[in-house]
Amino acid sequence: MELKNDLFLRAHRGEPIERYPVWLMRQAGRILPEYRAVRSKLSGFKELVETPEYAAEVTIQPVDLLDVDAAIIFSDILVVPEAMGLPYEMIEHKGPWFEKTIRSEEQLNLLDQNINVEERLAYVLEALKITKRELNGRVPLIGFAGAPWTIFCYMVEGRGSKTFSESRKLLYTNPVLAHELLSRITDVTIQYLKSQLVAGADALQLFDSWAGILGKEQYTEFGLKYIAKIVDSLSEAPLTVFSKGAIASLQDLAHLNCTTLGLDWNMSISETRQLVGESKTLQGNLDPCVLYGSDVVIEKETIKLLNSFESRRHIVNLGHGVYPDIDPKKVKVFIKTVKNYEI
Ligand code: 1CP
Repeated sequence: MELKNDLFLRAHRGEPIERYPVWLMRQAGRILPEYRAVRSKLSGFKELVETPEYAAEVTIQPVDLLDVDAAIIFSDILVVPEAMGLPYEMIEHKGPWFEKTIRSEEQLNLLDQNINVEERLAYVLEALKITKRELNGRVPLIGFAGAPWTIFCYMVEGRGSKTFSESRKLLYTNPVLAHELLSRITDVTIQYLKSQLVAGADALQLFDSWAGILGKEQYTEFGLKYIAKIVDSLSEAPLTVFSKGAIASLQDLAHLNCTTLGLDWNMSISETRQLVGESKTLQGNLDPCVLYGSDVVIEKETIKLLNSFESRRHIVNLGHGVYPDIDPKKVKVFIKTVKNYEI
């Protein structure tokens, strides 16, 4: 299927573009009343993720309603630990919760080994196939997974946390166990992302949401090492590594074998450009809180961001996911400003 709008993919590869492509992390979700309407018909978040027809429907909503240049498959990074034998629940207003956690060899040994990823995550692959068909070539489709370190955090902690201190504790008390778990997550993630490409994903993103809680040396050993293994196995695909908060590691991120780096709003576009030269596309990085501002503020801050680009290798996005109480009208102001900007 020929894509009608392939700006996003051209920007990934550093090919000529006539304007900057734009999409938002977490665009498929709670900001849209149309999403909440679908969600309210179901028992909860998991049913939505696990029912391919519904997942496809909410994936396409932001393409119809917000006019973004890419769709991201509606799923969650936590489907991977579940496929490995650690089921999760999504508790309303609280977030994810795992009954079992991995903090010892005995617990690690309870995980399922040699799993058939395509079988266990068939519902995501089916959602990708349906979405791809229903998008009918309008915009590219993004597949994703959590980076091993972030998935490790949830498997050890069993829930969200501000410090993930149980996870960081394990790096000191049992680094061998930590590496074993990270390796297993890495192997499953490589298979999973490869199957997403086969099912119809045009590009991939790795979310390392908790990268910033590790020091530089530890991120090299427990984070980047595994990300490098993943991107080396997928070097054919347009792929974004989004290591939130990993400012001290930007130089190392610049050496990864991926097309694109995602930046959060604390990272400087121009300093990162100096590090990467023209070898990478940069994605980001408007502060999500700008979207609480007036239309004038949103336009001004967005243009300031666009003016800071010294290269055409850019994909415009927020510096993290859009907050759930943002008015979709404000998102439209952001998107329109990017689309009207002449490069
Ligand atoms: O009630 C609801 O609808 C639940 C809210 C929700 C949504 C809409 C969760 C629970 N996950 C999602 C979807 C989701 N998650 C997407 C969909 C596609 C899109 O971007 O539009 C994506 C890409 C994710 C990825 C994800 N899940 C990340 C990485 C990105 C990030 O924001 O840093 C993380 C850390 C998660 C875990 C997760 N899932 C949900 C919550 C509340 C959390 C965070 C919990 C915590 O604070 O630790």
